[in-house]
Amino acid sequence: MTTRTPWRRMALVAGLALMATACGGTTKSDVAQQTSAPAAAPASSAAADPNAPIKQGLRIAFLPKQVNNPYFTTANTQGIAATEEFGGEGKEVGPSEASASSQVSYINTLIQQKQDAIVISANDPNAVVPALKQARAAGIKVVSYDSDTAPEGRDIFVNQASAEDLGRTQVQLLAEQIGRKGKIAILSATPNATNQNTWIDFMKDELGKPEYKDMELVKIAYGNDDDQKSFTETQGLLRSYPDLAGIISPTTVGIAAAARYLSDSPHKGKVKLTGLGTPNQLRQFVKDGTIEGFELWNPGDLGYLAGYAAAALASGQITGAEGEKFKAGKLGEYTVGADGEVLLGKPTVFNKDNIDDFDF
Ligand code: RAM
Repeated sequence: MTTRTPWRRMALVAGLALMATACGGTTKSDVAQQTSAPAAAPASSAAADPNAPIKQGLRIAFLPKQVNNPYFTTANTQGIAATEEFGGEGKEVGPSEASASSQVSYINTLIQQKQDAIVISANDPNAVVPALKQARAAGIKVVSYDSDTAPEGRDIFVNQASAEDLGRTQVQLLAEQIGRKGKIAILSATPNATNQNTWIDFMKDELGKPEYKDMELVKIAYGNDDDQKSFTETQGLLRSYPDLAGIISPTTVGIAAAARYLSDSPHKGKVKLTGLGTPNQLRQFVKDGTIEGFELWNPGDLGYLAGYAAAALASGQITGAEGEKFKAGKLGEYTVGADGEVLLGKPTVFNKDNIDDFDF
């Protein structure tokens, strides 16, 4: 990458803007890292009993970044299906916007309802922590999934895939598509999102390698996981950088909006687009030549695994300590890793050859 200095300048400007607008949210500099978090707070003094049966009638609430996002609808539908399998009661609640503190009032309500577990994808690693600490003090188990909280906010984190792999492979996919040359931009979700910020850090690290010396990251734009804003941000990127070679959008909302913009513009097929998307939202854009390839894990499996993890915690099978094992229905056995992290598995790369094999 040839532009270390412009990137630093950009980071500074973005940081200042964030400080002005974060409204209680977490600025980039203190965002918890999705893979390098310090050890989780001790989950419980009770010892884990791997043979304890799953308690009947567990009430588990899924709290996504936002409710009107097909990615979370798929994840939470499967999470709720998991609760039905083990005789529990699942539900989805959450804000319509993915802003930093939008989840706090939902957590407070779930505490009042005495839910057994909360499964949360954090819009901000820290803004939700005081409320989640109260939930934990009230005996409610907390599982973060998709986007982690600071470690003291949760018992375990169900991670969709290695954050490092996701960050690096998105750069690799785009590099291949643009012949390792040209200006590139990132269209992210919200500026506070733990998951996107962690992936972006790995993207920057990957771009620092000599093989990407002819690629220049010119801008990180934020579509806030809002379809219209993501669309407008894409338009803005192309206006500011008419010679842009490619865009990485590590958000299902962002990549779908960017694809819609590009597919209807003279840039279609010329400005390359990759990132993280759902096959159902992007199928038409792969078929019409707007997108060559992108990746994602199975969001349904992520929700299902998080549901079983919540049940394992609430039943005393695990406490969140490294090395503990639990069974996740049809997905089989999982082990809690370092820092209370459970890893779903490897993502899939989708292109015209395999996209019709997937329905989510
Ligand atoms: C959006 C959300 C979610 C992220 C996916 C890839 O739906 O930002 O957190 O994991 O994209």
